Amino acid sequence: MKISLVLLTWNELPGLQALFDKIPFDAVDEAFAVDGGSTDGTLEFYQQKNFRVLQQASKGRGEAFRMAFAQAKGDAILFYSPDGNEDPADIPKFRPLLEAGNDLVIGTRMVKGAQNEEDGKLLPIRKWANLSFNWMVNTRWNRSGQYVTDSINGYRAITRQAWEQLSPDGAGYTIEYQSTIRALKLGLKIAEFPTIEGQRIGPEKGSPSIETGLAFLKLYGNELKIGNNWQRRPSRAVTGTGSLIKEDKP
Ligand SMILES: Nc1nc2c(ncn2[C@@H]2O[C@H](COP(=O)(O)OP(=O)(O)OP(=O)(O)O)[C@@H](O)[C@H]2O)c(=O)[nH]1
Ligand SMILES: [Mg+2]
Repeated sequence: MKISLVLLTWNELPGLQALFDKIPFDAVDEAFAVDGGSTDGTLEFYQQKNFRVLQQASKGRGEAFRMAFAQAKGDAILFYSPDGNEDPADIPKFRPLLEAGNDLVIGTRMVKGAQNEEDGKLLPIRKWANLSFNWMVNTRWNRSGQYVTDSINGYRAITRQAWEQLSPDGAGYTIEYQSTIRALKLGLKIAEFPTIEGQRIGPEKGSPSIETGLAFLKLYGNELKIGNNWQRRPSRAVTGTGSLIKEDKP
């Protein structure tokens, strides 16, 4: 199986400087970055490393995922965010799980042997919200008997075949939650392995918690409403086909 590794960045220079050389590129068959419009030297960093980067026409992780699939050559894409939260040493753990026939592989921060950024905090509010989002999807859509413990984590790999079935149109940070929901709806095979979430390296900017939580609730409501009928709905225009791509091949 050919795996494409896609780095997702938007102003992530400090993280990239700390992590790029730790990425085990030999564990994948292709690697490139999708950038959401960095202005902090991230693009120049890629250029210095002679690393291929695609620049998004419009911002958001959802658009980045769609652009990655429009451009990658692999049978699966492994998404990696070099911001300190994700351990690059986990990258080789995805291949055996994909090759075993799983459609979606997620690094989970919520099981024994794993760690969430907020573990040890007195009030781990984001973690509690995440656990609630997990409960909501598992009780409604999971019929596999294997609870999905980290339905929103971005450290994940998806096969191209699954992606085409899921056809996620979610914007921004909802893309992962929507992909997991639709994978459960279709009964696709999901595997998780424990991962240790590190602290963000660059300046704190992450997803605004309240805004993102509300976007998740709205998405959940919509997924309840549409059931399995998304394939018949007109899909949103996919960024990243043809001339929209500003590609920077050093
Ligand atoms: N390509 C692309 N990457 C993005 C975009 N927005 C965020 N990212 C990257 O996605 C990764 C995760 O985003 P964060 O902002 O760290 O979100 P988070 O992990 O929920 O928040 P923190 O807990 O504060 O780290 C980082 O590597 C970002 O640089 C975007 O619009 N396009
Ligand atoms: Mg982060």
